[in-house]
Amino acid sequence: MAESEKEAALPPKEEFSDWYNELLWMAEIMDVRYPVKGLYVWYPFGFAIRRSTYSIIRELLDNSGHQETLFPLLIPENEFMKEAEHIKGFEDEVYWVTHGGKDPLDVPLALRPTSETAIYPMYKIWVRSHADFPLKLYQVVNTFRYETKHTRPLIRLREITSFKEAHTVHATWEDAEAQVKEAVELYTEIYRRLAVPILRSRRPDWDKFPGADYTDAIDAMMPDGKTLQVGTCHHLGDNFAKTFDITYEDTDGEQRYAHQTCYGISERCIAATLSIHGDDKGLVLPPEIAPVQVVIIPIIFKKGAEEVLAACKDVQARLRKAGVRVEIDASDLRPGAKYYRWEMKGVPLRLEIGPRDLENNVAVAVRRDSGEKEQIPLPEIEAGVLSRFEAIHESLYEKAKAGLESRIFACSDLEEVKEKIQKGVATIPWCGKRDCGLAMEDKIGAGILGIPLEQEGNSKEKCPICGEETGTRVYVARTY
Ligand code: 5CA
Ligand code: ZN
Repeated sequence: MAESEKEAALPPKEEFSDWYNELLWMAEIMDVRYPVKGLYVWYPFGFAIRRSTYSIIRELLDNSGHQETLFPLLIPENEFMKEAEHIKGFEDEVYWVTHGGKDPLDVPLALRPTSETAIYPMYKIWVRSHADFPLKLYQVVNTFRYETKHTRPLIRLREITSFKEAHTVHATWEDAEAQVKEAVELYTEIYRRLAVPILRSRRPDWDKFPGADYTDAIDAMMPDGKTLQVGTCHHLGDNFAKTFDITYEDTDGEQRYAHQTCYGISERCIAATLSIHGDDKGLVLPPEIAPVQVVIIPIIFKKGAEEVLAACKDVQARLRKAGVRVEIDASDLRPGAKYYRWEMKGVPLRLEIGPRDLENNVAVAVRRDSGEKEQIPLPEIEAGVLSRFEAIHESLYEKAKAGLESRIFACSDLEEVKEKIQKGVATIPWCGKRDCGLAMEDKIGAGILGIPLEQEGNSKEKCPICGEETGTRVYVARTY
């Protein structure tokens, strides 16, 4: 694409939807011109962000006893159709492969919308005894869902390209419950590494995963105040074990049904990270996932140009040795045009080095997140850069956390909820009865997001529908 095509300014972030679409294009994250609805193409720059993001996810899973695996994309119809609730939840979203060449297939094959029905027939064979537990596997794959809601890059896809799904097996219901807790903590930690603060809640029963006993979910708040479900952890009880006949021999020699969990994250984690931190100038990336972490801009005048360039190269070599992803922009563009370009790409730190800086033996460091300008002595450039990365990460997180907290509104009646969810998330007492929950959703015109996983449940308040006393508040939000 021509440079000039991308010179146009980004819409202000306040116009979030336009800003988001333009950002993905101008910062070269995703190309939306692929000729199938809901399918998008990763630009190499976007893919580099994906790679570093998923290496955080892999690291945290690997370090907590998970093993990576890979199952087939195609699921035979007879396996897919075994679990009644699961079918009900997914049947309208499945793509079917019905032919091999010109021949109709004996058994139609589903493109996995998620992999329970691919993995669990194998778990039936693999799981033998209590000594096999916990079994904790995960894969990072593409999945296909024929979504009928408005599709959006990184947010609602028909081919989810980066579906991380974990599937665990345990002896008891309680062991599986503990695993769901571990998963929620893991996801919280993943988002902490992305500097993204999150809400954690238990989904109401009518919104749980098809086939699960319950679903705990992680939501991020987007700039427009709507929430995005960026991870879910499901307690599957022994529902799938009964369907797929996954049993184990217990210590007393008895055959028992296993208990299972599954939890998933998709490229929505990248959508949230880019949306929450970005600004009117483009991306703002946490250093850990930035494809370019430092850009060095030589400030060149006729006199002393060679020395400046040599110093820039020396700084680049030293930073590379320290593990920093660093580029020099020695192109012919004016400094202003260079700043624009690298700011759009979210490079966390810009180093400017000119003749006067060399005289003082310093580089001028400019932070992408705050615009702050400071001098770093050249002899300490490695430590100076690395400590600023930490500071940038922390202040991105703190700023996002303050933004989230300022948009959670404790409400006392449904009219107030209706008003506040235009800006963020509302909380309101709920007695826990299904009918009251559904009536509330109906009156508000938005859904109950969930019951916060941790809250002070001691205040006696009243359910706005039936008037019953309750110590529980729920989140209500407009959602993506
Ligand atoms: N088998 C379970 C756990 S892996 C499962 O499929 N859960 S899920 O349906 O809730 O999906 C897991 C996560 O994937 C969701 O929480 C959401 O963050 C993300 N996700 C779901 N559908 C899409 C979609 N169409 N596009 C992008 N991300 C999606
Ligand atoms: Zn009630």
